[in-house]
Amino acid sequence: MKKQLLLILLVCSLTFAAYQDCSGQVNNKPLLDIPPKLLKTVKNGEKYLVQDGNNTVYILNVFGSPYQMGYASGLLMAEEMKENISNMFQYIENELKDEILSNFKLPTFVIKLIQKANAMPLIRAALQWNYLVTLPYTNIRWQEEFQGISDASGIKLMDLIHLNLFPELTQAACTIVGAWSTASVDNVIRQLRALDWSPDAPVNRYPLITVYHSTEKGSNVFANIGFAGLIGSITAFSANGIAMSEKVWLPGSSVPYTYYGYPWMYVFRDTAQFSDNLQDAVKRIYDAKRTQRIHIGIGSLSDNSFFGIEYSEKIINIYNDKNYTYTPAHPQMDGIMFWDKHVQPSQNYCLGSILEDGYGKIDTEFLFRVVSGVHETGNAQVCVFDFVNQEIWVSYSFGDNENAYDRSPIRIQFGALFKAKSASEQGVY
Ligand SMILES: *[C@@H]1O[C@H](CO)[C@@H](O)[C@H](O)[C@H]1NC(C)=O
Ligand SMILES: *[C@@H]1O[C@H](CO)[C@@H](O)[C@H](O)[C@H]1NC(C)=O
Ligand SMILES: CC(=O)N[C@H]1CO[C@H](CO)[C@@H](O)[C@@H]1O
Repeated sequence: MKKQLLLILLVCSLTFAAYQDCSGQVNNKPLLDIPPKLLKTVKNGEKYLVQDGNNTVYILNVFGSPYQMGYASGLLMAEEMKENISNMFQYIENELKDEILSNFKLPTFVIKLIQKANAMPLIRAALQWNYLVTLPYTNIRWQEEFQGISDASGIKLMDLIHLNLFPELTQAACTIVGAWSTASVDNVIRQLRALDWSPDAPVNRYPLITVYHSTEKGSNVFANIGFAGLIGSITAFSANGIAMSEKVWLPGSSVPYTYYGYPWMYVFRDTAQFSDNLQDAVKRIYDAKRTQRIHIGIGSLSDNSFFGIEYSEKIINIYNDKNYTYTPAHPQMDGIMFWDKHVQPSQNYCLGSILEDGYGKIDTEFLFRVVSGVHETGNAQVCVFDFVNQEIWVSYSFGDNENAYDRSPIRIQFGALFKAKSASEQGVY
């Protein structure tokens, strides 16, 4: 018994020796493979819950026009969204104050004044301004979906819209990995999206995956993998085998950005919804009136490939597994494109060394347990896409300090969800 333990410890430390610059550990929490439980059905939607202890994900299937899908979401998630939204505004206010306080050395009484002050009118004004300057560029489907949610749930329309524009004004660090061809265990693509935002953002109380079955022309069935109340995407997966991941881009002052355009979370979701392959996705991004600087990872099953894209108002740079700007910390590997959680180009060796070590045997489990665990990335959300099996391994942060990369992976199989028919199509309503 003791000998075995010693052997395990030895193997672990040997494995770790291969990972330069890393501080985390392999996440060995058990995989949760729980069938979604149907909670409620309405005319154009279904609500499911996947739950084991404090691991919780809601899943919605919504059908119809943008307004109808919004209306169904509003009926099914009213309570959770309401709570979420009021907590989120409080959180945003606290973050803003922390930001101000961290930039100055202030006497205690000034600190107290700032902490007590009402910053909400300022925040609302900034978000309202962002709403007005993005509105001319924003497809009407967004307004219709917001209106549907608001009409069904009683949540104020502008509360919803403002909350959804907050990511346009803020930044999240993150890790993105695409692994395909000779890098992956079976030569087919896998993708990791690890969201490092803040594990204590109260939006994490209601992890929500919404599967959209839109009747819009050219639309594919897709899943928005996020949080109740946020309908723009940070993570998305389509029935046509497109997966989207995002990371902030902090390139210094030379790359222009603007607030006047189509919010990136909306462009991002539209890309998942309307693209069949990498070429479609790139065209959509080129044609968009872009705003902020972000990194995007797009994986595509039909191409069995992956692009890492630097996205901004004027500049788009596309990289595959051969043409990134490589450094000793970011080695070239066939079938691999990645960005680690640090500012790019990264000088940190951790992720490159993990991927070199796993090269040729990378699978869903490796990306979840080793990459996100050992690189300690994805404090708010970890999502690994298995394109061929139409499934993800996902985890979300919990409470104030349980990071998603330390929590159990939850397996969500999309096969049946993507094929589902609405109650009215089934003749129930
Ligand atoms: C969540 O559940 C896990 C496993 O039961 C437990 O260890 C952890 O303390 C719980 N977290 C909180 C914040 O309750
Ligand atoms: C990298 O290769 C892709 C695919 O051929 C191409 O679209 C892209 O423009 C190339 N990027 C650079 C920076 O050369
Ligand atoms: C669980 C939780 O934090 N609930 C809060 C949701 O928001 C309302 C309104 O701010 C609070 O009263 C609840 O306590």
